[in-house]
Amino acid sequence: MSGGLFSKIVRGEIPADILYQDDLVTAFRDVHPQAPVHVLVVPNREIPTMADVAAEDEAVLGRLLLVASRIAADEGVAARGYRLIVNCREDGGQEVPHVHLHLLGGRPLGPMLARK
Ligand code: DGP
Repeated sequence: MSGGLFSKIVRGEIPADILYQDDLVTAFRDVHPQAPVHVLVVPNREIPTMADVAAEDEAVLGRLLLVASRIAADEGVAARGYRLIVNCREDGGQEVPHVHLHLLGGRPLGPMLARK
């Protein structure tokens, strides 16, 4: 059994505002929202980073995107648009070592990267 923070959320061991869960993925609101809509979609199985995915993860990776698209529609941000982000390891700014897709929307999000 995996002991990371998001695994505990997936299993309901620590509270989160869960919007969706199925056999492969779980979606919940980010605790520190960076936009009016900020949802995380995670694999139920604890894959540490995008650098660790393998061919056997193809179905779950597809499900992450499909669920993010559905939640964007449910949250009312699909028409104006939104951003999906997956941070990977140190240079990517990843803080939680469990793959997660950020769904951000509800305001103009500006340039993709902060200018140096
Ligand atoms: P990243 O930097 O890509 O690893 O993003 C981690 C995100 O996880 C960050 O936006 C804040 C969010 N987060 C961290 N701890 C918790 C938590 O306990 N609950 C929820 N809902 N979100 C969390």
